Amino acid sequence: MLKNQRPIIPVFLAALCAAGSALPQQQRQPAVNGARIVARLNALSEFGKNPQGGVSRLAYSEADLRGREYVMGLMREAKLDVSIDSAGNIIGRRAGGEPGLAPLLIGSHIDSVPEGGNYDGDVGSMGAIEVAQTLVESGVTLRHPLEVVVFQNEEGGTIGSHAIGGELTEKQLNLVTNSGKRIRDGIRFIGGDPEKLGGARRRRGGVTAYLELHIEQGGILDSEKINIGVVEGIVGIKQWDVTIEGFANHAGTTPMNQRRDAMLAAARFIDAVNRIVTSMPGRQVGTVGKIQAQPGAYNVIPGRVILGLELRDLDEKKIDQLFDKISAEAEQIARAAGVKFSFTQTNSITPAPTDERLRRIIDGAAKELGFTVRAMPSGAGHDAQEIARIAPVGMIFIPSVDGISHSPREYSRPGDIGNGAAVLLHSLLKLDKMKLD
Ligand code: HGY
Ligand code: MN
Ligand code: MN
Repeated sequence: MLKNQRPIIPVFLAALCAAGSALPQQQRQPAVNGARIVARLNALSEFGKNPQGGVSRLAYSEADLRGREYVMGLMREAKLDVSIDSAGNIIGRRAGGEPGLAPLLIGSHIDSVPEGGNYDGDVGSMGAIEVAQTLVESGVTLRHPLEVVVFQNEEGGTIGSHAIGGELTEKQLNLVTNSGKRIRDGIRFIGGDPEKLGGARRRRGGVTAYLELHIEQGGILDSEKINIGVVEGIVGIKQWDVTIEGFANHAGTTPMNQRRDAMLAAARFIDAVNRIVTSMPGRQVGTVGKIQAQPGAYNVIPGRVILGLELRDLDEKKIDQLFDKISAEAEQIARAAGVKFSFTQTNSITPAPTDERLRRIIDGAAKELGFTVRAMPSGAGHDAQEIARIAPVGMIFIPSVDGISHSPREYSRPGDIGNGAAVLLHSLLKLDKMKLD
């Protein structure tokens, strides 16, 4: 059982009462059912559950497949028309009341990092389905068609949303993901068709707007005790495989001054990344999150090491500057250690500002519901930044307790989850009334 089976906290109830109690019955605003979202998060957490209390629901794994089936069942319960697009994204659609309007999209993802938590992506996915179900149960038809989207493989590089907002390259399709499958094979595994990805792509104007509810994944809202974050912009992310070629040799007979130790060069490189990233003012971050040494034995000097390097910032130029400095320093390390560095870029996600009108809508909806609000950037990547290429996007953050994420200890309180879904619903209702062009 998850920690999140606590009762809904009073702020959520207070906000709902504030929104509904003074109004005559027939004018009451529809209200989301926070307890239902939490129950569904608990049910979803069974797919890929691990002993640490989180999930390893890697994109294209069996657990992912079963989680997706569960999600499609929930969408049907919410009277959505369910389909899987050619990129493997799950789409639940409901017709709008006014002909000729492009759909409003809401959603998130349900795949996780290895040994991840139960809230990243899941809150937004369950929250979006809850909003759709609330609309049906309240007899509300939007002017616009509504699409609830559960994007595939967010954690492996926002792949599903990228296919909607842009084009997946052959190189990306051939990348091997954490589940061991190539993206191309993974898309087939979950019911898409990698040969027909054009069918998933949407043109500018083909989507009216996209709203995503998500956990903050940092500690600002929790430490400042603020209910809702309005996301101003989402960081760009670039990733590289860094291969260091040295020379594998006997660890007992090769003198220390005659080694070409790829691991030693890797250690110096990792330190350099940290030093370079922290040497510039700003909020940029850099991580070496993966390491693989070959051949990998106590008694063999590592001949080859492959590292995973990631750089993030709201300004793409800053990322490129950092990379230039890092690769220049790699050259120096290589010369001193007698090794060779090569960099293969595996992913590049552009930074994306959210739409100012959507930020105002979210801010207004949250305040009307009685919540405290602050604007903030997102240091995590999101499907919203891919959709930002073709449509205005907005993001709603709720607190992550102690700012922990990508960990089994990731946790958001039931009350905050209900609050976030309420803001999603009310933002959507406001958005539906507007003309956005
Ligand atoms: O990696 C990220 O920032 C996101 O959680 N996918
Ligand atoms: Mn994540
Ligand atoms: Mn996420």
